Amino acid sequence: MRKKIALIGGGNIGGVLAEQAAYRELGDVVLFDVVEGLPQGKALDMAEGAPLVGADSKISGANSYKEIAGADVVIITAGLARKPGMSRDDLLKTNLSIMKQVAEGVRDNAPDAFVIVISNPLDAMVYTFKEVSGFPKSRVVGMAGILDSTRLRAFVAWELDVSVKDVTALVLGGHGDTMVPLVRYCTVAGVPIEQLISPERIDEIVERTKGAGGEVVGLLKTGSAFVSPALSALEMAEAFLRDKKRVFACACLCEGEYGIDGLYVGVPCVMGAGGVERILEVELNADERKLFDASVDHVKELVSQLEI
Ligand code: A3D
Repeated sequence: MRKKIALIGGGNIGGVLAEQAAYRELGDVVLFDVVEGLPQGKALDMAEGAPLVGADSKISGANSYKEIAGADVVIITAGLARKPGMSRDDLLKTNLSIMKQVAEGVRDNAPDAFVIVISNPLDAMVYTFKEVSGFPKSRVVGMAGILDSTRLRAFVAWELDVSVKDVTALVLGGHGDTMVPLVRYCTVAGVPIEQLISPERIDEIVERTKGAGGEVVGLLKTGSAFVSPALSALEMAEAFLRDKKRVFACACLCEGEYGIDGLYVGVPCVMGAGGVERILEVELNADERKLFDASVDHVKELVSQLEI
């Protein structure tokens, strides 16, 4: 029997998620949105294209949570996206009330699902989902570090004209301006980039990574990045569905790890059939620790504004 993947939010990211999840045959896909016709129309178009890629996964659209019953994986993108001049934190109030509704709908209809949250401000929204749903921490995770790391990988590969496949990177902390790209842990086939790129260029690449989401928003003007976020979340979904034990930076609930008590923050974790199976504690030097702590403080401040 095929796995079932429910996507809550049928906008830009939801559309790419549906297309890629179905065409890669990760499972049957249900695309849910509050707008009538939108998820059904997108699903029909994709389903009609499936013969061209030889994919047998079913794709359907829905406006009722009943349709997500039995989902193995739920990926949430419901909520507003940024426009130029907005920070992710500006979305807090609106997306909080949306996330509360979504968490209730998922809790009541897909109680055993592994849940990946993408809606912004990410660290606060994944915390909200966990609080409202009461799901175990291993089954509630936020997608952010993997995207931030992917962007850093792209910039390094372009700089050195090497394959993106050979660049690994790790970006920790909250998903916002305070994120912490760990230069020491960024390598090309195991070679630290500090041996390959000048310190000045590395600083520029780090700054570009931190502002990468905003760079896309500034160009698009009508919304935010949607292809790379969708592909990042699918890496996570696939790691769970295929028990890959992948290692990614994700927003995980830290309870003691890195000295953090009860907050979702971007940290490296092992992802497999058990969801977030464990958090890896990497060594941070004094400078990295200072930046990481500042990022954690920012997440704490954001979460303190939540009225759940
Ligand atoms: P968009 O294309 O606007 O899609 C959002 C969808 O959510 C729309 O189709 C809405 O109709 C739908 N929606 C609104 N309210 C509800 C509700 N109560 N229940 C179900 N669906 C609802 O946005 P998008 O797909 O570009 O982005 C979605 C979210 O992801 C935004 O909050 C972005 O800020 C966020 N985002 C996060 C990242 C990360 O790396 C964490 C990256 C890019 C975007």
